[in-house]
Amino acid sequence: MAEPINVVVTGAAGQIAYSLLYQLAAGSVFGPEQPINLRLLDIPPMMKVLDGVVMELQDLALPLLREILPTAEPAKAFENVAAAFLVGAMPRKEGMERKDLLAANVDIFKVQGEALDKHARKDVKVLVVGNPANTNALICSHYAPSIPKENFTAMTRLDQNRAQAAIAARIGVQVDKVKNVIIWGNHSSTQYPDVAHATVALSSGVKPVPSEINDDEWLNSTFVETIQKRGAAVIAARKMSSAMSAAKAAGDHMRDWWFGTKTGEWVSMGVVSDGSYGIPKDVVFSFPVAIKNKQYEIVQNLSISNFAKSKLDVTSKELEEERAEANNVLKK
Ligand code: NAX
Repeated sequence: MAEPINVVVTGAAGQIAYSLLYQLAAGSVFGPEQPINLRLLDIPPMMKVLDGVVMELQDLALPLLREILPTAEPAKAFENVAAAFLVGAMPRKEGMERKDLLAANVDIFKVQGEALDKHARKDVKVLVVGNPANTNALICSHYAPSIPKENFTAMTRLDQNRAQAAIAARIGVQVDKVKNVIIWGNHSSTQYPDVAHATVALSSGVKPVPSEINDDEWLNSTFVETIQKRGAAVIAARKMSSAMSAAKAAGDHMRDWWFGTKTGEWVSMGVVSDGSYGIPKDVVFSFPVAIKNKQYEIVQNLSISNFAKSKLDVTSKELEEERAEANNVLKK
């Protein structure tokens, strides 16, 4: 059996981590042959809660889970980590403006970027879940200059999973019959869920999703808005934000990064833009990516309609604004 790898989860006492940690310990992300040492980072007031999480992890009695280290010190949490789930972030409080939220998170992701730079493995794979996830990933990467930019990603997999499930329900097929749904842009209400290149496997063969649904009005408005606002709908019903589905999506994202995607299939990830599809460079933008040997590549040459282009413009403009606000905070 392989040597254990160190995996850090931040916000480890929170609700997403509570579902994520089981998946990690059970081997459903890094595989059944890969033992792990868990590094659990949270803030000092949460250490007692974290002790309870540690007890539960011990009581899982899972053989792949070796050491468990609960800590409030980034230097310890990031020591020699091969994978990082950055879940912890400052939540928006009543009366807080977006600017204030961004400012609080810039500070957190600066500290964690510096800790990754100093203490993590240089090939560490970083997944930022905490919001605003795309811009947090950008800040984190900026403060970890010794780690390649490609190693920092933001999660839009939950949006992808939501979109895939909504399309499967509309057509009336199992969710795994639907492939290559894309989430473009920011993990926010400006994201663009796009099925122009998606396919569905039916008993009559593999068909394009748009012609199978054959209702542009539904696809361009109802579907797009439902996915954009799905997080808010969960909060309205549950009085808490998505946690089980967010944790599952974080596992999906990292597993695909670790083990790769199947030929001809792609997944969506927020990655540092290289200018593909005319998106400004140096924002973390969700693109379709194909993954091999733990390296992703942005899927190229997909046709983009004028409608899609207008949606991509809106979400990239929002990301440029977030980047400008973050830079303002950092200059102060
Ligand atoms: P919780 O409030 O349950 O947990 C967050 C945890 O982070 C808390 O235990 C808190 O003490 C900790 N924390 C705060 N600052 C920290 C720091 N500097 N270092 C380490 N830990 C710190 O939130 P939860 O529901 O788990 O959500 C976590 C984050 O995920 C939020 O920012 C949320 O907005 C974001 N989400 C992102 C999603 C995505 O698709 N990218 C979807 C789900 C979720 O909304």
